[in-house]
Amino acid sequence: MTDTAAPDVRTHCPYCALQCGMSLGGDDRGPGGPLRITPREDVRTNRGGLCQKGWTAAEMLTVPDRLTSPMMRATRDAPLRPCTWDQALDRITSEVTRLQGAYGPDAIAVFGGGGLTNEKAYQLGKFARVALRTSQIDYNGRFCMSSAAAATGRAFGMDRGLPGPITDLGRADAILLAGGNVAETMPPFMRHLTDAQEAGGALIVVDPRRTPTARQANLHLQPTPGTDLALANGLLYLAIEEGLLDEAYLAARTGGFEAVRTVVNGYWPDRVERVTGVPVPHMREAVRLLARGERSYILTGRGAEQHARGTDMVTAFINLALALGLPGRPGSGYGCLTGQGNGQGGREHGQKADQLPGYRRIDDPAARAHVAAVWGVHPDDLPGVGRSAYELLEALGTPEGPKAMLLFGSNPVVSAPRASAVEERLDALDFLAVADFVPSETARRADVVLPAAQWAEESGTMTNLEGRVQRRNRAVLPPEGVRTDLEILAVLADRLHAPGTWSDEPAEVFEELREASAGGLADYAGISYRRIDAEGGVFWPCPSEDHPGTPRPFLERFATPDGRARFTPVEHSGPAEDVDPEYPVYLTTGRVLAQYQSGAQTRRVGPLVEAAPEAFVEVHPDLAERLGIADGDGVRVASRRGTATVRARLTDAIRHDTVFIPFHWGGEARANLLTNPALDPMSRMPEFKVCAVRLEPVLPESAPDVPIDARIEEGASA
Ligand SMILES: Nc1nc2c(c(=O)[nH]1)N[C@H]1C(S)=C(S)[C@@H](COP(=O)(O)OP(=O)(O)OC[C@H]3O[C@@H](n4cnc5c(=O)[nH]c(N)nc54)[C@H](O)[C@@H]3O)O[C@H]1N2
Ligand SMILES: Nc1nc2c(c(=O)[nH]1)N[C@H]1C(S)=C(S)[C@@H](COP(=O)(O)OP(=O)(O)OC[C@H]3O[C@@H](n4cnc5c(=O)[nH]c(N)nc54)[C@H](O)[C@@H]3O)O[C@H]1N2
Ligand code: SF4
Ligand SMILES: [Mo]
Repeated sequence: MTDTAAPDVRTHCPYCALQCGMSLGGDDRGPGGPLRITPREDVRTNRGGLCQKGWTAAEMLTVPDRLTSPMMRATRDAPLRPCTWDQALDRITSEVTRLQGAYGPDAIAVFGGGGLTNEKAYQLGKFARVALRTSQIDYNGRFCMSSAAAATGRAFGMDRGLPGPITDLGRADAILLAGGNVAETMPPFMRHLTDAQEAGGALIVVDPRRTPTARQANLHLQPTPGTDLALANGLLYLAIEEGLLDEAYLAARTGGFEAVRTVVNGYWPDRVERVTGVPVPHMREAVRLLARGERSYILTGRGAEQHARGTDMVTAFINLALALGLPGRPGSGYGCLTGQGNGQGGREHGQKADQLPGYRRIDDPAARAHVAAVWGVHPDDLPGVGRSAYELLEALGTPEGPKAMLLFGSNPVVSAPRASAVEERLDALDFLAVADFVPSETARRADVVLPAAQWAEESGTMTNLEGRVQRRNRAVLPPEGVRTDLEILAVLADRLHAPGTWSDEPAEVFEELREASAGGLADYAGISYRRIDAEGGVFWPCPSEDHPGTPRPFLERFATPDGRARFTPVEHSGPAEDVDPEYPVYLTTGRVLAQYQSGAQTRRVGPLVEAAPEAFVEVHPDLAERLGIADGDGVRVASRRGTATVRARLTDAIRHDTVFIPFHWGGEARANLLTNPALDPMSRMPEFKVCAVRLEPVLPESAPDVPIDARIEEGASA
């Protein structure tokens, strides 16, 4: 498949949804050989730019503790030891057979990830439904895009991250970005925002912290975490008061505005200032900027979405966008910033508990019939809706819950809310198998660990944050002993005597995915590898080979039954857990530039560890003074779920009432020891972005004189 003397391979970054284009070259492109990364100018999302994670991505291929052999433990208490592939696969097959024999098909859970290629995400969903016949599958995208997906589905009838090519942003008159810190989470994205600003457009950032992104903004609104819904309703109140609504658009293209008008009547400016902390003149300015031109955007990131009312929070922003007449017009609209490398495609092809490929619903009889026919099974043999990610993790090893789990592409010990409870559930399982490149915190708790091929060692497709399907191309062979996820799934399906065909060739799996998605919302039927190469990617929906693809959906009509966008009235109710005398400070969580997600990958890359070596808590100096905390002190941060120990970083860029901890580190420094698993009723998104905590300095006499992170590494491998 690979010619190591071949010219540079054109592919994309392994990490985030911007999927920056890069070429991989080098004189010795054998397994483990050095790879030279060159950013691609022809890919318009990054236009020759990369962030530090992209530049250093090749180091992940050769990290010292890269998994190159399957590992297995004899009993739950025994250590993991290298074994053969046959032993590992035999063990998985026998555990699955034994547990399903005793408890039925739902005894086995599957957990996937938004970093998997479309082919792998599709195959994993099919594997769960056809080879395991389990309903118990969900994935980490539930923690990521689910609120925006639910809200856009409700309003527009379809969820596709951005409303058009990213380059459209550069011509915007105004962009309001709520809860996104793209200067750190997708640095080359900033180029499109500054393009707009250089052409006279305004950037408005809504964030409780004055982030690098907020510093770049023309206007920064700095609300208390969890109050975005009140803010958006307040902005709509002002838009109505100032006569800025697009009445013709409301009449022609939307339904349900009157109910929203009634509700936002209760969001007069002074009240909203009291709730959010955002001064009225700032709100007024924001609305005027947004309404002054034809081409404006309202974008949300995780800050506005990861809430127990996340779907309604996003809905409030969509209502504002609709009232101003933005969605469904070229060069304007509402968009959400998809996060993971294949966060968009990963939510379309069946990893979600309620979903079949092509963004179909698993409880829709027509969808079941279509997909069952492609899979060569009877529709009645497909399971129904399963549990959402956190509910699934919470049920593991309980009398009603799954007894075993197979996990591909996530590290929930670090990334799931209320992580200590998740660890307990994982340990209560009869059997856990994890496929990964590295011994992540979750893999270390498994009974069987399978070494998987990564990024530059495999091919497939990824759908970026624009909805553009692109190719990932293999540049090197995986190390000896390592297999691709598709190979693993194919051989397991075979051992489990699954009906249907189970190719391990990405191109063949993609052909099947095209068929399975045909006629669905996310229709890939007209997309081929050849077209992706020839056209620089293809935007879905693309129902046939002669269809050009759909860079800007909704220009003619929305994907709702009547073609109109739907308003839904929503009311502010505050965070699921508010501050009180015992836990008087808001905690919010998020990301830093040099680390990615649970850190399983980036905490192993030298330059990234140097740039961001350990977890910290951002504290305003006034709050720190009240609590007797100095910059650099060890701090114990406690919530009703647990306690984390991190180092204090004093900064006046954060509100007085709020502290911030990035979630990239394991052990005692885990932000998710603290977070609240209160779930959104529609999206089942946990409330990662706000809970109540208390801070106290770790007394110098009790503080060990090793760096906080060193203690964590010892603890984790003990
Ligand atoms: N460096 C880096 N880049 C990444 C990732 C990574 O881990 N590291 N992960 C990728 C993934 S999967 C994702 S989902 C994206 C996420 O990308 P972003 O959404 O940009 O990232 P976050 O840091 O989670 O949250 C953004 C901001 O929300 C703010 N915030 C917190 N609470 C609130 C609130 O209540 N309201 C508002 N309006 N803002 C709030 C935080 O202060 C933070 O600055 O990044 C992707 N890119
Ligand atoms: N407190 C707090 N918690 C959060 C968030 C937050 O903002 N605050 N954000 C949430 C969000 S938006 C997200 S997306 C999640 C992400 O959290 P996780 O799901 O834990 O994400 P990763 O760290 O990317 O984990 C991916 C794991 O799978 C491995 N892996 C990557 N690609 C592949 C592959 O192709 N095949 C296989 N077999 N393995 C692979 C990696 O090495 C890594 O161990 O975290 C969520 N958790
Ligand atoms: S912005 Fe995202 S895709 Fe681009 S180089 Fe950085 S991590 Fe990779
Ligand atoms: Mo994410």
